[in-house]
Amino acid sequence: MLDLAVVLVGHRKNWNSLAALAGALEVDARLRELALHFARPGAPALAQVQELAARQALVVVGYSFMSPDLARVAAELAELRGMLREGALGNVRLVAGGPHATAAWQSTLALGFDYAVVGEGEAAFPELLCELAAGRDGSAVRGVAWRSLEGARVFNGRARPVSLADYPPFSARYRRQGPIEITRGCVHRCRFCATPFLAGRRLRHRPLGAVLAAVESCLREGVDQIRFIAPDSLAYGSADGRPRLDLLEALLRGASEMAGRANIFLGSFPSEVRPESVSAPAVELIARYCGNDNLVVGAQSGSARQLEAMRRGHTVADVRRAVKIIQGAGLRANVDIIFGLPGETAEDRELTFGLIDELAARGARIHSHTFLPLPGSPWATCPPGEVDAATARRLGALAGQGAQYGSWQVQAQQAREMVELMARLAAL
Ligand code: B12
Repeated sequence: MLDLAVVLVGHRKNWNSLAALAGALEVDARLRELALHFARPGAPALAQVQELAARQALVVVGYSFMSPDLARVAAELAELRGMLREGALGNVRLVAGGPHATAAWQSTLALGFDYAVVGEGEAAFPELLCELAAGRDGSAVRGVAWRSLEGARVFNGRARPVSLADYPPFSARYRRQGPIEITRGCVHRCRFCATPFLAGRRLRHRPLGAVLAAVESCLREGVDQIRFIAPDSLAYGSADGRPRLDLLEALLRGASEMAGRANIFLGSFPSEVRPESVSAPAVELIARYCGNDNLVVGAQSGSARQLEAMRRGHTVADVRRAVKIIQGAGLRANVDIIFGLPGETAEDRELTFGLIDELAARGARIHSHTFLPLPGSPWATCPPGEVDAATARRLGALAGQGAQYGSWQVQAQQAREMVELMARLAAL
């Protein structure tokens, strides 16, 4: 009998990560008897771990987080560690995974985790659990970094990318239905983004049959809004990033027949489309098969110089054209812009506001972000983004007109905290 309990800890914003892990645990025959629990960070997780540790031989706590949440996770982990020390819970192992653990496993172990899973968790996490349950230390598992008895930090090499055909996007048994990841990996090289580092530059698509099985699972569970996850929602099925509308149509037609057009959402939150992928026939497919009233377009800047510097791979004209097509189809365009990018000049800001004013006048809404030097991205070591007072005033005025939204203020704060803490952890 498997005397092992696993508690997966995360916020609502880590839902997809934990859902995918739970799906991988569900399909692993070796872990059929596993007692799997989910907990919110903080007090609920602490209580759950304490209770399980009293009755199971081994409890593995799996933590998922993104880099901007580093400071929060550090505080929570300190509390959990303190509790484990007091209760002398020697049978609890703390495992981190996700974007931060993958991009910065050293700082993750420095926080106090016993293990960091580096890379995709679908194969590595079940393997680690089996090793630990068998009484071994997990050091043989590829994709795992850990602290050795001598105190050294050891890394076994990244977990190999999995095939999405082999795993469900979420677990039906543990009722973790949610957005369906249709594509993993990104062929582009945007310097502010960690996705190519985390997921690779080769596009891996979930086969149509598996996507539709996931739609069915959502509907069975009463999740009636079907949303998809992909770096560029229009590139489903593509080998090189350029839309394959025949394959996209097969996906949308199938999903829409099952769930009803009003309940299918593609290219809106929590995903987006790249401007150069937008074409009249592509948007027509969305209008025909989806319930979206908007599309999220990644523009990032109105300055050609800045687009070039960030290796964005499209022009300002592509953004204008995409917004026009989207609006022409009767959809609203939500346009992502990042402020405080490395090397941003007053002229770049003017060019960006020129684009913003033009698009807002035509009914687009600006989704504003502050630059975060994300671990795993080529700009990881750049200073955190700052938004000057004049920009803040202009964003406030646009928000007042309903033409701007976004968490740029929170992100500015998070970026500073993240950079400070990373520097302290690097010194440990
Ligand atoms: C959808 C999405 C979101 C969704 C939901 C994410 C979720 N995990 O549920 C939402 C909208 C909430 C979101 C928010 C943010 N996001 Co986001 N998001 C994405 C996106 C597009 C897909 C992520 C996803 O669902 N992948 C599918 C899952 C299955 O993959 P995964 O999370 O990587 O999990 C795998 C492994 O990492 C690992 N794993 C994960 N957790 C754990 C835990 C354990 C214990 C183990 C063993 C393994 C493990 O196993 C999983 C299966 O292989 C990615 C970009 C991309 N295309 O990949 C950005 C991305 C993850 N987001 C990112 C960021 C920065 C954010 C924000 C923090 C940014 C911001 N603007 O403030 C916000 C947070 C907002 C807030 N309120 O604080 C960065 C993270 C980089 C980093 N170094 O942390 C990414 C990579 C984008 C980028 N530009 O680089 N996001």
